[in-house]
Amino acid sequence: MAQKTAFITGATSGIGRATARLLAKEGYRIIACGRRAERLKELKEELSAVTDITTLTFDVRDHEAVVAAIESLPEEWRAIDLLINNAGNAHGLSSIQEGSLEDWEAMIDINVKGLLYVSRAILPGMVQRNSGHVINIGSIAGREVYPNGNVYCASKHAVDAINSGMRLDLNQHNIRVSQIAPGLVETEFSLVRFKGDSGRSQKVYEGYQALQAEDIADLVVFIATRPAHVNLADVLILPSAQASSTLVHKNQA
Ligand code: NDP
Ligand code: 8X3
Repeated sequence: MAQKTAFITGATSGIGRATARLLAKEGYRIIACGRRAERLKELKEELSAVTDITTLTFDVRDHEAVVAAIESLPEEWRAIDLLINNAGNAHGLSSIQEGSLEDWEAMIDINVKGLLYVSRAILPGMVQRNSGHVINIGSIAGREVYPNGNVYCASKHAVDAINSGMRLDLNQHNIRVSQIAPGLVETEFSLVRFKGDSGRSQKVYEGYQALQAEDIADLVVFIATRPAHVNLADVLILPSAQASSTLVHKNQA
């Protein structure tokens, strides 16, 4: 079977980086993306021993940069089989009346518009080849709204709607569209949400076993490697200790 090419946004950390590592192990060629060039360089050095890898450094918020980066791919990297729309973060955790406009704009621009910019640049090629698979990383926050999560939850509800819309529009083009909606995953997510406050971010994962980035990567690989007639369209994945956005069974210390 021909080697497949995966394009992964947010590959410098957490879920995206674990996914790049696992897909590489599975024999995929990797296009790893993110803003932190040094981390992409390290990942390239690490995975070069395993597979072909190329990297693209751009901010998903910058439409021109997204298009320029994707157009800069050499011919042999242009046939993208698998797009993992993963780049995203929460910025802040505040009531709606106190939230920061800057945080709101970051979440809408990255989690929603960035995902759209990347998809818009890659999907025409999949349509032309009548083949492809998109895996969108949504969240439990795209199914439930929790206190102070307002705009992050809205951004992930938007991802949920875009995921469904993509599946409808791409149906006739033989392109599978899948969403993974994780609960709590121990990555740099909370460090970003709490603006580098490591004490506060560590607390999010204390007293229970959170999901690890590798658990989500496992699921990505499982979804991507199902036979062509099978689409795992939408998967909610939670730590066993988590029942909902607001109910996590923690050990009483
Ligand atoms: P991390 O903070 O560890 O990783 C986020 C990734 O997104 C980084 O690689 C970062 O790269 C990239 N990214 C962020 N902003 C931008 C930007 N403006 N342009 C390009 N890339 C960007 O968090 P996770 O791995 O946990 O998050 C990955 C996805 O999973 C997100 O969409 C998140 O919403 C979702 N998710 C996470 C959960 C969790 O509990 N951790 C649960 C449910 C969903 P760089 O900074 O180098 O640009
Ligand atoms: C991340 C899950 O519940 O921490 O999307 O916001 S949550």
